[in-house]
Amino acid sequence: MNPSLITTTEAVDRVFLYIFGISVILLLAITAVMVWFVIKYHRTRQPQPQPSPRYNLWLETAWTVIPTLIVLSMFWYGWQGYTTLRDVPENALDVRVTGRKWVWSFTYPNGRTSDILVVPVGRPIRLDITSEDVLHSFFIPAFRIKRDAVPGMHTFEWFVASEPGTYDAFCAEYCGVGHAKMITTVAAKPDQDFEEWYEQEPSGEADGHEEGRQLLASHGCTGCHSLDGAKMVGPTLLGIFGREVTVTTNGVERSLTVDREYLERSILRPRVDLVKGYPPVMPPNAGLSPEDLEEIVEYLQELR
Ligand SMILES: [Cu+2]
Repeated sequence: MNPSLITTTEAVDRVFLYIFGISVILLLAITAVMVWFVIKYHRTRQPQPQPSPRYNLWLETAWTVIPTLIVLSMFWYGWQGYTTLRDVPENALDVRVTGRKWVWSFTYPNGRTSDILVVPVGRPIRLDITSEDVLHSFFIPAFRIKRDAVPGMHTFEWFVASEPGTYDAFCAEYCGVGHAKMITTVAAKPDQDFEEWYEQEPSGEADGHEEGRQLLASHGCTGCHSLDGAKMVGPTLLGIFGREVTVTTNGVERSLTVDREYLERSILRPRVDLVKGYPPVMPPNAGLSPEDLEEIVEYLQELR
């Protein structure tokens, strides 16, 4: 890593410690003076009020100028930190971050997509953030960065991981019932491991079903539907094909068996036949390509 590079963590921590330090000093100094005055001017020692000057130019100047300088130094320091957060270093790797209810997905320059953010150690990462539905906010506490994801708009933030490891990333803008589950991982890998991961073809892995699973993840489905039978915001997708379900269609309850046609309809227009017991929160997927839809339905048919 470029040793002269100031990381976002350093930039924010410096300002935080500076302001925190000044606050602690002021707290201690003011409390000490207060205690000292309480003792010094206690009734038993000074029974009669003493005459005191009405005006002291030096004192008034001092208590105006010194706090002004302190506050201005906080501002200057804060501004330095802010410009560090907004000036993306030149060789940064661009990763697109998409927030949707309720999952994050990441797209790399070579087209690779992922549901966790994998990054090389020591290389600055520029995150190009947007949302497909409502306001979200991409927050990585370890790197002290947080930025809103706004539909129809691109925002950015950057960071650099100086050590390999995994870090949590959250949604920091309340976005509905699944908000608290909108958590993902930042995995910082050494250069070579990252390159290996980056060049890997997502399809062709494992048993050939990897593509379907990747599609579900990159379209955000797995944010609400588990693949292992666990109950999340929506019904699990494990063994969904052939399952008997009770749905509400135009306000009328009816039973049906999940088949290909039902899966396709429910992916494209989820609220037409709403499964009983689940909230009507799934967004329509009108933008899904016919090939992806086919692949997903194919995958779901065999997921048991
Ligand atoms: Cu969110």
